[in-house]
Amino acid sequence: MNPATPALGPSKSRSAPPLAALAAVALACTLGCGGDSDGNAGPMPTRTPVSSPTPAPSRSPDPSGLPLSEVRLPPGFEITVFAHPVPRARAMALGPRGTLFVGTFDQDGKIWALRDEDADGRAERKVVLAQGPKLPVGVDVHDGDLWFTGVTELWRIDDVEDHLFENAPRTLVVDDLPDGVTHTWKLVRFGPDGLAYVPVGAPCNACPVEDPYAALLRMRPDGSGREVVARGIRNTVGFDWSPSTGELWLTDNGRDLIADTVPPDELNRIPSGSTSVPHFGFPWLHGSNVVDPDLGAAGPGNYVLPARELDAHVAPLGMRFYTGDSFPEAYRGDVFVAEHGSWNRTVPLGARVMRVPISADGRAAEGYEIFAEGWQRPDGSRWGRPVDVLVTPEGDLLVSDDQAGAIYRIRWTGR
Ligand SMILES: [Ca+2]
Ligand SMILES: [Ca+2]
Repeated sequence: MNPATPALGPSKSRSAPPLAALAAVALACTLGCGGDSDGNAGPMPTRTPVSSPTPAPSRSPDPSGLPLSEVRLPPGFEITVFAHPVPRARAMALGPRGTLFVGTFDQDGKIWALRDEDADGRAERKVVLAQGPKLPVGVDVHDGDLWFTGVTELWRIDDVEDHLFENAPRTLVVDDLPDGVTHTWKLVRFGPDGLAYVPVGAPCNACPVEDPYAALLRMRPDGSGREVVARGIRNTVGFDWSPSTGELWLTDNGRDLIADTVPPDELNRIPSGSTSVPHFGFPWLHGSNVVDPDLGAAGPGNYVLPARELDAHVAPLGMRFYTGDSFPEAYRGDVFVAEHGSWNRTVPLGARVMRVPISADGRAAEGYEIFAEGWQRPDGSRWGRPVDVLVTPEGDLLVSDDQAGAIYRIRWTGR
């Protein structure tokens, strides 16, 4: 096929891909950390919150066997399976020639390359490009090179779309990222400034921390010039730059073990023109006004409050601005957030994709509404958990799911 043609789906000639992605995602506790709002551990409650969007029209069963008909979307949208199985699929990134790269949450993790070569909407070409790094959840494509993470490393596969085969040659670029007890996995994404952004989670549920923990770092592509660009974030997984203002927005997973509905998870924004490194409150202030019950108000103060408080314990992981042009006009510039779902809540919440409408000037979050749900059933059990979102050059929204091991595509059909 024409190497310039995006391979994700039936080709619709559109111009250049939006920001070949980053991807950001991770979850919070699993490996021995006793549970976290975005972790897999913990008891499964038995009730479910009331939901909203319109029931999906009946569809024939998907060849994957996944119960896609249970996913509810606003009228006019359709969800299909782009790839399955992709076990423990986490962050996604798109190459300039249309290859989708996927990181995984696994001790002996795989980095997948997925291509839909025959434009039927499903990836039939699946290659494990790399295997071995612990918890390689993060991926991004920068200047045609694939970057992926380990717990303490950044790896690079040069000219990755010329090397779509098993055990592609890779280079260890950084090997000294901070390890920790909890939130150890890393994400990587390149900003408009050409620097690599890597969040480092808090090494605890809630505790006083020092740099570089509970912070967002950035560095040059050779790993040098490392600096902190945001503090007071417990576990940031998703981040993206506003297409209208260039400001960096980021999710944050709030602490556990206060109460079912406290504290809120967060969508944050780094205001342009900040003259000092913004501090988003963790561990002293959660959301806009929850002083930590264990630590009190002993922190430095002058916190940047959330652009939008999200529901408590929903585990917001990946987030992206909608930069496509195939969804209705009202969606353009809005934020999609993948909520992985909680454990630390009597009534489970999450396992859905939310839409956060953004103001015309690009600086304010004006709402918080369900876009896609149904991975969680009325009895509280889940057959899938959204992790990351990505906007394709065609304007579709891809969603990764580490429980069902799937990549979905949501399209506007108008029907
Ligand atoms: Ca195909
Ligand atoms: Ca905060």
